[in-house]
Amino acid sequence: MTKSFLSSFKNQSVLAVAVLAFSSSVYATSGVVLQANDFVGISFWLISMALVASTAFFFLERDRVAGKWKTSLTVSGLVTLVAAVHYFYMRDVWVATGSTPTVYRYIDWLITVPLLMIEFYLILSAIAKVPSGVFWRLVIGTLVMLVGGYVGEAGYVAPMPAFIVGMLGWFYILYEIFAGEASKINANQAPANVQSAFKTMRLIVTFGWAIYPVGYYFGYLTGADPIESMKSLNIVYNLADVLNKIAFGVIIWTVAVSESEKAK
Ligand SMILES: *C/C=C(C)/C=C/C=C(C)/C=C/C1=C(C)CCCC1(C)C
Repeated sequence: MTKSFLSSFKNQSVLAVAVLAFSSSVYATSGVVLQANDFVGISFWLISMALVASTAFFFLERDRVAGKWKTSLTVSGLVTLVAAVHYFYMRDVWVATGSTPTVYRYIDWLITVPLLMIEFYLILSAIAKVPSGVFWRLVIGTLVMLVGGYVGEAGYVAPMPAFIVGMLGWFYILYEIFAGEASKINANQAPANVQSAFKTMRLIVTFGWAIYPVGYYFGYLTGADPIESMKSLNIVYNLADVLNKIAFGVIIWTVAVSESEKAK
């Protein structure tokens, strides 16, 4: 009886997501409620819910794809899961204090950006043998980018030099995926639709990720009113996350489903 009850949860991720949704109500205890004119706060709420729904979607859709694509969907779900939990905290900080939740934001990025880099690696690994050096170089670029951004936003270093260091890390990642080993493996060995997925992901890392330094610019480098700057920063980062976490996962899902149907 117990056994059949448990196995009726074909996918335990359903449970995980239910727990997550429940725990979100626990976090929302700041005592201050969301105001109808707090559009930044509203964006935090909308996106935290979209992230929960995406997590459920990616985990459940694992059942539909061929074995070698399952890990990619798992990683997409982990990205949105980790981000969802951070958004619960970030929206509370914003709603309760009206200030930028820098620490939570960067802890989230520190986990989710390397996971996104792993996605690149997995997409290529599904069809070719990829040296692990590719992966480590992408991780190093990521760390330089994020440490630069963090010391600038947290006030340890002046915003401009920190920004430049962060930009160098990002340029290094772009170099690796456009001209380095990862791009060569893709061009020489990948089948057509993986190549097109790789190219789309590359566009995301170029244009989707470019939204973050734009947010930083509006947040710290324009000399505008500090409260307005803080609002722009958070709105821009939040919108960027929709594209780079949810849409990115959906692209991978699309390729995984079409490749799996073909193999049948
Ligand atoms: C899910 C979160 C993602 C994909 C976050 C990405 C963050 C960036 C691409 C941040 C980039 C930055 C620079 C390129 C310059 C320095 C400031 C940063 C950290 C905002």
